[in-house]
Amino acid sequence: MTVLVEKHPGYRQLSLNRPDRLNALNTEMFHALMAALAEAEADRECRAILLTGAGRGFCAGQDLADVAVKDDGPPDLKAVLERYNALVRKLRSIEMPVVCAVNGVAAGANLALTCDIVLAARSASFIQAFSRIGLIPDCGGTWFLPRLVGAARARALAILAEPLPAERAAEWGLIWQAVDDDKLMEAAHALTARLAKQATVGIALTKRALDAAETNDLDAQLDLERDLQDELGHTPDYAEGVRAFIEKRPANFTGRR
Ligand code: T3D
Repeated sequence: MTVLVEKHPGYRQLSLNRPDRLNALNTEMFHALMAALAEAEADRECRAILLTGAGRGFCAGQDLADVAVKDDGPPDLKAVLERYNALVRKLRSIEMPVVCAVNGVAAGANLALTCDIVLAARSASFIQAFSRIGLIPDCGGTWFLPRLVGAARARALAILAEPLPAERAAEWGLIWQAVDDDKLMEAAHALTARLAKQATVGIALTKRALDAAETNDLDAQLDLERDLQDELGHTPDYAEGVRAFIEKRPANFTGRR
């Protein structure tokens, strides 16, 4: 099993599982991950996802053994990238929060940056490994990096391919938090369980609005906010949220439309 799925109340943990290869991605893992995400989406009880890696690494990017240049010519990187693009689009648009617990080295690293909230073990590091093998950052790397850390840092990370320790990644805004190694999974589970009880549709539309803001001008974004807010105003979770506030009690959200 290249992806392990654990069901928890309200959420699922998906663990990349090729630890002897630092969870390098191959075709089988891609299909397993896409299937696990589709199953999570189809499960009405599942309202959040926790993504992590088995073993000492989070992910070492593409399995390079599968894309080596052979005697009969170069590999079909276009086909490989089509798969990655589908994965990035799915993680960005999936209608629930995705927490990433980076348990060790993330080389390539952009799969992690695709997720909504990224926690990392203090000993973990982020490496835009691509320039070491003559490639550009993919999986949205050239889009995420400058937006998260600014142009100067993005360029240096992409061109130098030096490891960025988790703590500095948090200081730079690449990720949400660095956590002591032995507390990482406890913190990631607590956060994901908390998110699984929030107003899921509101979170889904927040994701959509923030992504749209990357290309919208203010007018378009104001219109989008109006429309999404109108949609949310019709959800049971909005009714419950306001009722709970007025009644001075915790809200009991269902995550339903
Ligand atoms: O998230 C995304 O962005 C996904 C995007 C993917 C697209 C990409 O193409 S990313 C670029 C491809 N990835 C790389 O270039 C990283 C290659 N790996 C490394 O540079 C190093 O392994 C690390 C810096 C990640 C870790 O170094 P270290 O010393 O801790 O471990 P190691 O000894 O190098 O690796 C352990 C084993 O995993 C080793 O196998 P062995 O010798 O014990 O049999 C190594 O060959 C294997 N491994 C690591 N990375 C890959 C890999 N095998 C295949 N493909 C790999 N990418």
